[in-house]
Amino acid sequence: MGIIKDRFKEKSDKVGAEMKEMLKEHGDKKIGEVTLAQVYQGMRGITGLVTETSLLDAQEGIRFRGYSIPELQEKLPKAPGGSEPLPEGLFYLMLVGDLPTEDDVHHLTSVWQRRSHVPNHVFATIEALPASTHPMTQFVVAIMALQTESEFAKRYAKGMNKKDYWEATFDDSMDLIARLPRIAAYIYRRKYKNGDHIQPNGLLDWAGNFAHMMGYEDEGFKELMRLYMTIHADHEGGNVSAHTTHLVGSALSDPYLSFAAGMNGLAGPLHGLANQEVIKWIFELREQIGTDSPTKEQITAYVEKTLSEGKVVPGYGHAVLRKTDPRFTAQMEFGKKHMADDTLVQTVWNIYEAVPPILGSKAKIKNPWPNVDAHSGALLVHYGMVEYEFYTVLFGVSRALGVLASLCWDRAFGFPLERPKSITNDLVKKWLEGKDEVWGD
Ligand code: HAX
Repeated sequence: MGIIKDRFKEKSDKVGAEMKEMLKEHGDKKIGEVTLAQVYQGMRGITGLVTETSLLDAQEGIRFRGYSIPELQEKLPKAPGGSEPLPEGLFYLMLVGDLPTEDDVHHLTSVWQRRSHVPNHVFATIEALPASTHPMTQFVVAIMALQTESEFAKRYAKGMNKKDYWEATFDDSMDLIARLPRIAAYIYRRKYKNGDHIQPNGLLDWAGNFAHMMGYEDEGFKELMRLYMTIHADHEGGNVSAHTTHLVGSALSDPYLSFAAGMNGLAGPLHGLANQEVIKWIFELREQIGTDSPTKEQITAYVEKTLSEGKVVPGYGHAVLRKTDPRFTAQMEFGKKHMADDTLVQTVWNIYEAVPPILGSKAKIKNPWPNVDAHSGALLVHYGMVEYEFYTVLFGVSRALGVLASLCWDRAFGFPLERPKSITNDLVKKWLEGKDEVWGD
């Protein structure tokens, strides 16, 4: 077995045994209560999943295995001359549970380089789609085409022992993560650069090579990709892309099928597609007002107009967070360091001043603060990536790190098929009338 696989096995055996012991002793203990509103309104706040890789606090934001984003920026290994963390390091941390050494990160970079070959039929499948197809659709179709390579599916068909599920999941996850930048870059160059594709550079790190294959050689853009791939990787288990990957994986669908399902969720405008919606919204604002530098008053009027048309202000609000998303702050810091005089970036900062008081004045909106998607597009536009329909694919490549590390843990723990209970309105009415109805099974 490889070094990382061995370490994962050692760790997951230990944690898995502790978990079994804990459940044996405390399995009957109650964890919280469920209200009718929670059942009807998106299951907010119902604890129903175990996800080891990261934990979200409403006030403080995300911590990956206990580490905040600024801590990761300090502690994770960097590219030579760089100051942003290498996403390989975050993946190691999420998967193994310990901070990686420089050697661990170099090892992962070379493993992913070695495993990055994408079979020709995947490119042919992408080519079969009309070029006008949304990049997220192309991305999901390509992942599905790549499913022919699944070790999990092949081994399951031959009769795999339950004890080996984690290993086949691990192998598929490593292959998939290694190959995603190549696929995403192919879609980008096909759709926006006349199919003028760029071969991978075997000397670069995972995110740096991704930037290179998309055609961005600026070191600033490579640093942005390292930061971007790190901060978008995981947001505990309940968000749509993570939960969907976990749910579909619970049917023992292989990692390709599970991840593709998660990506279909990421493609929704209330989730990952919000990053394209933000820039689209700002471009429309600029066009309608007739200036590239709208004042705060003009922004305020535009926000009111958006709300009066029954639309959401993209990039603002969150199902869990109740403060400015630290992923927004990390990007703002990057902007201040690399492009403080960029007018689009300044507009994002002006929107940050204008929007929270307006949304905060609407009683129903629980969080008026910006989320990760409010900032990312402006940084990409600065380096010339203006094709905003592609942005969610970048998010998706990053999200693979978190959800696939979690999928390895799901199979190592032997988590069962996920199957919560649903009810009908009629049953609820009878229950409220005091009729002693059985909820069913
Ligand atoms: N603009 C306008 N209205 C908003 C709003 C916003 N930014 N955020 C919340 N609301 C509204 C909701 O639409 C909801 O209205 P209705 O009762 O009429 O349906 C009401 O306020 C209550 O919503 P909430 O409880 O505060 O928030 P939810 O947990 O239901 O939804 C969302 C969280 C992120 C979906 C929501 O804030 C939203 O739609 N934001 C804009 C889209 C966005 O930025 N999505 C990305 C989120 C982060 C992420 O997943 N990135 O990938």
